[in-house]
Amino acid sequence: MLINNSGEKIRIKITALLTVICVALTGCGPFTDYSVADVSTGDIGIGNMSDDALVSVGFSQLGSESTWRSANTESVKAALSTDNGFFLIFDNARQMQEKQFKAVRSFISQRVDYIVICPVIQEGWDVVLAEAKDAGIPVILLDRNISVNDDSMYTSFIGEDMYAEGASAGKWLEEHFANQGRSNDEINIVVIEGTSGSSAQEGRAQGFGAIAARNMNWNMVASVNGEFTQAKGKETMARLLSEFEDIDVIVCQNDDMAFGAIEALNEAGVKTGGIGEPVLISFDGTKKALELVKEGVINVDVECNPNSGELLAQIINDLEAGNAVDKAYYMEEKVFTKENVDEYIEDRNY
Ligand code: GZL
Repeated sequence: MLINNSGEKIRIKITALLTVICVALTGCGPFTDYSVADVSTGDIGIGNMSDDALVSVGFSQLGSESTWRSANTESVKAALSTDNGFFLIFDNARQMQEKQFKAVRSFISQRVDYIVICPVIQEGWDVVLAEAKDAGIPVILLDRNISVNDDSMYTSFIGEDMYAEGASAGKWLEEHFANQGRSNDEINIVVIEGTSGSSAQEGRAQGFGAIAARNMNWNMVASVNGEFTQAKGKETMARLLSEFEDIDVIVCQNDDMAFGAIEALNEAGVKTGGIGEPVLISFDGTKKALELVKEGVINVDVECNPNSGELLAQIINDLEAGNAVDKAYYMEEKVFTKENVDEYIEDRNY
């Protein structure tokens, strides 16, 4: 709401106001979507918080490395829209923590009402979160978690239980081999991991590792980094195939790396999923992956739900209303196999 010279309250469309600001400050036209200043060009958008009716949110998204990440970004943008009462300033950090720090400091200087962060890795957040706390701006962690000495540095965490996801994969594998009468066979397992030091990589590795530790016949022969990307997944799988003859299980910590691994396996003439073929395990539960589960190429896919935008909006609205919120919220997640995938595949929105 703005006040004109004669003291009258005027409300002008935010688009027009933004256009004036943009042209005045940058000589360029308005944002493509005025409710989301997409600053992936590297400079942080100049928000317009003068419309007090809107809750301004600076969102540092870690990157656009995977199908899952794109779905997570879309979920937040859809929920934190102007129509829903938000002004969203979005930054894509391209998996670089330094860019996330820069974005958070820009949000602080723009005096946003809230800061939302998908932290690319767990370590290193104490200093910049202390700056946000000093500025009196609540921080909400989305998707991935952080390691900090003082958890008052953030208000709430909304995400997934990565340890449970890893353990679910391990428990499925135990049952799979029991059903095949292979509970005592020597089993060689390779793991293509996501971004080293991320809560997703560590949680899934620890959860699966706990199950592997109780199966003395399971040999964890290699864990290598695939950065959660399809390209790196392909490159890594090709290297593992050249180094190891007898791989019984391939664990990919997300679907995009599994897609890359399947490319490398196909090029090597190796099929997965069937009797006498390597078991392929993946995480995320994207529609493309569920189709591969249905085909029997991926044996099991542990869901990691990216659709956290609505819950994020609800929590911010609760905070705006002065309501207490929980320290952590976990998304509901399933385990997809050939037996149940048909129930879910058609409704998949990512
Ligand atoms: C998990 C998320 C991971 C996904 C990947 O919550 O952080 O990052 O599993 C994504 O697809 O890249």
